Amino acid sequence: MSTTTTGEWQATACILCECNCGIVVQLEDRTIAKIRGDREHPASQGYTCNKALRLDHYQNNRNRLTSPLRRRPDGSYEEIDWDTAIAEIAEGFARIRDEHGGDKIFYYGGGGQGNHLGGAYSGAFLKAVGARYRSNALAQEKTGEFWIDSQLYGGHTRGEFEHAEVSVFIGKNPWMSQSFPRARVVLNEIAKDPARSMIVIDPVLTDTAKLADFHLRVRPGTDAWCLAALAGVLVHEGLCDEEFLAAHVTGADAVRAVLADVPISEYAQRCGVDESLLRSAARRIASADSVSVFEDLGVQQAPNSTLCSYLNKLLWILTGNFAKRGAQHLHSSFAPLFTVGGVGRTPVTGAPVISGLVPSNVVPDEILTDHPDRFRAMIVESSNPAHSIADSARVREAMLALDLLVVIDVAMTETARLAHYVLPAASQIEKPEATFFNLEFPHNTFHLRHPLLEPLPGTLAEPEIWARLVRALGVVGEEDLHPLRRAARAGLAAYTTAFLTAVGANPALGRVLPYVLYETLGPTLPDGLAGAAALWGLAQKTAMTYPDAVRRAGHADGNALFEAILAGRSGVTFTEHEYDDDYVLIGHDDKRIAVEIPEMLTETVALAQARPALTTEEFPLVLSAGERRAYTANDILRDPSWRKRDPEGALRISVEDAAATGVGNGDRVRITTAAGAAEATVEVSDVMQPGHVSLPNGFGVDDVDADGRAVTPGVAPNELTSSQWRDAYAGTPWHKHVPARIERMAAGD
Ligand SMILES: Nc1nc2c(c(=O)[nH]1)N[C@H]1C(S)=C(S)[C@@H](COP(=O)(O)OP(=O)(O)OC[C@H]3O[C@@H](n4cnc5c(=O)[nH]c(N)nc54)[C@H](O)[C@@H]3O)O[C@H]1N2
Ligand SMILES: Nc1nc2c(c(=O)[nH]1)N[C@H]1C(S)=C(S)[C@@H](COP(=O)(O)OP(=O)(O)OC[C@H]3O[C@@H](n4cnc5c(=O)[nH]c(N)nc54)[C@H](O)[C@@H]3O)O[C@H]1N2
Ligand code: SF4
Ligand SMILES: [Mo]
Repeated sequence: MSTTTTGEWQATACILCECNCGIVVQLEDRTIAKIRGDREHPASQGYTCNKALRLDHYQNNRNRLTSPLRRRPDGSYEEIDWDTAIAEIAEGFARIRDEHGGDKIFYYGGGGQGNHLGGAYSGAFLKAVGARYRSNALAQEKTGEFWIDSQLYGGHTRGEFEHAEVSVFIGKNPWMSQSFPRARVVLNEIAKDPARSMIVIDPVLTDTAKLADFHLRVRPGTDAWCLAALAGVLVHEGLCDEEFLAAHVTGADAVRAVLADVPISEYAQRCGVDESLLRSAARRIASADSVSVFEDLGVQQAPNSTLCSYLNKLLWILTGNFAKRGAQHLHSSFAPLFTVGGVGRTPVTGAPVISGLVPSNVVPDEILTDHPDRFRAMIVESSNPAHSIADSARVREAMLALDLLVVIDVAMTETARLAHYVLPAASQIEKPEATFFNLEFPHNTFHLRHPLLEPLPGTLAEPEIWARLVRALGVVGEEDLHPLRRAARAGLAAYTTAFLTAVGANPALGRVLPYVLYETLGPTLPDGLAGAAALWGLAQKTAMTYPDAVRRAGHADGNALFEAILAGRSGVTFTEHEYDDDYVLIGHDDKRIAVEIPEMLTETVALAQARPALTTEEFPLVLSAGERRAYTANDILRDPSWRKRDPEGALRISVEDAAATGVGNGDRVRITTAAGAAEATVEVSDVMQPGHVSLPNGFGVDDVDADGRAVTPGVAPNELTSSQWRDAYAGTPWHKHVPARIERMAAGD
């Protein structure tokens, strides 16, 4: 590991969105002095967007934590040493387990956009204290989609946009938000090629919509009618792929029967899209050799979100766009980020637990009650729920009501300020790191990043933090670990045998598996990679789950894959699939897509009933709270000077609404919702339609400027949102559809 190498390009990755583009950097002491795309990275191939170049604002940030902190009774924090922190925290959780049961300990987070390796170790401690419930940001965006996916095919699909003849983006602006490899390059290629088409469903004329061949500019919140009409056209005009449906799909008749009754013109009017444009878009989907579809927050965080997930998947299923080049795929995964399976319930409110995740929206209600099963303690790792969950005021109240709150972060966040203990993590270039956003097909990649710097003094990498916490509980004895330590020194083959023997003889070891790997295999790994030990187990599992695809990618078995991952600096391809593998990856026994979901068909029929708008006379506008822009990156960068423009995170408003409110560019307005109020700076923009305003995400985070003054530019979006506005099936919030009003602020207001 090098600490002060100037001039040498070293491989790592950008951590600002789930693409995790490979980058190479030059360090000057502890500063990231130069950054460019890594051409050796198998997925990003040298690509980055504008944000990657600003990463030093993450690494060198005035808000970096450098010591464990303990809250004093008066609310201030004192620095304590690691031994004290670990002992007190382990004892605190053990006490809650003993007095109230481990299921009262709740875990939130486990990784942001760039770091899932630390969270992979959390399970050992959580199992050791008997915790059962967990959640993270996916439970405020993707759980509705997961629920639909698990019923349709028991997996998770992705489009292959690079090769798709027709790409469809629904409530998704990939020019800004990226989310698939080399997004802007691919979008430009599609736009330039007359043989390919792009369909965008978005109320805003986004940069992606500007490149589209078909922009279905829906009224906010009306996607369900638009999507039902698109699917309806496929049925009305006989455009379904009957051969595909007969061979690979069950339940198509029930779906066709419902869609046959969809009144196309009426629904086109309901969503505000010209009927002939809508019909041509449906015909374009049907005539294409390949179609890929991406739905994201514009529908996932808006009314009818689970229904929209269902309807949009019908578009590609009914037209047979599966298991072929450029179409939709069930990909492999190196470490699943979520589980596929049945729906559980939360202990207090009985909310649906989908993919093992408690809806973010119900977290306060699971705490702020005297119900005996309430959550009493919480560990937050690499997430900032006090800022990112709806209704921040209530989240703060809930967190302060906990018996014990521990936050593991690199920075002093809004959530950390509420904690009893704050543990400082090493940054993502000071430790081995990786993400489990490995979602591509046919080539899927995994990138283990090597540490480029020693941890900032006072900080520890998460694998070490979790290991110390497990050690403090004393659940595994040295006599169990010793044979594994010895075998690890003899090499991976010996380790494999010893491991199987040890876990076979003592199943308790299996429960704290990542800990065992870290303690025994970790010390033998080269280049400061002890924290990569858990990947050994994941590599074995991957090789067993997809043996042929792993071999095609050049790895003979799990150990070979693990070694390739350790050796590669720019990431490795871990599976290479053939298109027919998609059918094998279907989770259902009959290997068919089960398209009939009774609740969703009932919901589709119910679209015919009139529904009152959510806006009212008091709150006549729809606010989208949390738009992705050129200079937003969740809450990862806290120093406002990382932004080259839009420093205030302007409220975008249509020309018509600006005129009606009497405001122009740069004016200040008060924006009020049923949940709260804030002040914002206006940007009048012809990309917005009347009645729709938008605020960016990632603003309103506290920072301390060079003079030690607190500064908080922009609006914290969740001061304005409510956890009550949520999807009936998944509990996901309607952040993109918040009824609001704006008022001009007089000078001096
Ligand atoms: N620059 C940047 N990129 C990011 C992130 C970031 O913070 N900054 N965050 C990453 C993360 S965590 C995620 S989840 C993704 C999210 O990526 P996206 O979902 O693409 O991001 P958003 O801008 O929140 O919402 C997408 C679109 O929804 C539209 N929309 C609003 N209301 C409606 C509606 O009623 N119907 C429809 N159809 N559309 C509507 C908005 O106009 C917007 O263009 O981005 C990732 N990439
Ligand atoms: N109103 C509104 N709310 C939203 C959204 C919206 O569009 N509108 N979007 C939602 C979505 S899609 C998402 S994904 C969430 C995101 O919200 P969160 O889940 O809160 O995640 P991030 O904002 O990415 O915060 C990541 C945290 O990890 C910390 N961190 C960075 N590196 C490390 C590390 O190496 N170790 C540790 N331990 N910590 C580290 C950062 O300092 C930061 O505090 O927000 C959601 N909230
Ligand atoms: S923000 Fe996302 S797309 Fe942009 S460079 Fe970073 S990882 Fe790549
Ligand atoms: Mo997200």
